[in-house]
Amino acid sequence: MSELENFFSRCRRSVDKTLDELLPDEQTEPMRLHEAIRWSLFGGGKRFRPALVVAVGSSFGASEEKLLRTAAAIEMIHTYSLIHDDLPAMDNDDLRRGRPTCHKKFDEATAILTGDVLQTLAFQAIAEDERLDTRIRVKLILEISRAAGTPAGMVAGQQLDLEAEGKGVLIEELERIHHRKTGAIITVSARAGAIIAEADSKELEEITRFAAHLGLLFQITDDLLDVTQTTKVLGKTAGKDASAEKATYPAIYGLKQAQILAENIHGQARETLNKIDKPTKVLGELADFILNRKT
Ligand code: GRG
Repeated sequence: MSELENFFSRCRRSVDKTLDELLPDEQTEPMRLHEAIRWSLFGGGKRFRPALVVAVGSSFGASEEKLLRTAAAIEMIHTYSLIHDDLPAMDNDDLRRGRPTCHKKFDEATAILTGDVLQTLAFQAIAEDERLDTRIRVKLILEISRAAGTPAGMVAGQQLDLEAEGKGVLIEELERIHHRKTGAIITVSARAGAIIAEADSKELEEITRFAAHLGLLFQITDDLLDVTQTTKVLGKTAGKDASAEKATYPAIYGLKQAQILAENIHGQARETLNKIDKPTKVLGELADFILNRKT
């Protein structure tokens, strides 16, 4: 196992344990809601965003126990967004993380409520995290709510994305959408690690620059995988972007150019790490992982 695989596997175990402690068990009423939460959260997923919280926080000197609740909270918000994105009113997908989507396994109303409550549980987990100073908790809640919401966050990006379907948008508009829909949560994951480690403003600026490259890289590789991978490998329906007439990097640039663009952005992400005077080996390897990922 490589060093990064080791890191991912340790991180997944700790994050999943933290999630398990934070979530009501399946015997607690309303049982259907709590079953649906656990079905959605423990059904796979790369845990990339929590890994980023832990990797950045550790690089800047925070202890893992201070990072884990925020890492778990961000995974809850990410999972809520996947559940809602899969609903018939949005992407209408049957498969997620290799299993039936939440609304297929349960029902639409339960899936809507599962997403809703994962978002509130996430903020509750941070608000109640006694390992963190109150000032830090408020800062995290503010930054994560901005990144998840509107006008510059994930929900705004999702709305813009839905409005752009079938319209053949230009590259500037595509970047505006992805910066919000995918980039904001990835950026705040990195910033959250640095905030918990009490990084100074210059360090926060550098890590934000790194994360912005990583977010864009993540989206380009996501678009590439949608075209190049099978449904079985992805654990979600492949080829959806083309059938929904979505503006994507391969659609605008072609496959080869989109791949080159991904490599360039990866290089820029690695370059930003040179300006950070901290141990950033794992962060560089995370960028490599995103460039080369197969799911
Ligand atoms: C419904 C509010 C709302 C937002 C939806 C998540 C999202 C925003 C849309 C999903 C569509 C999509 C393909 C977005 C691009 C990037 C993305 C979020 C991919 C899925 O993340 P992974 O690959 O998933 O990290 P796992 O399952 O590994 O956690």
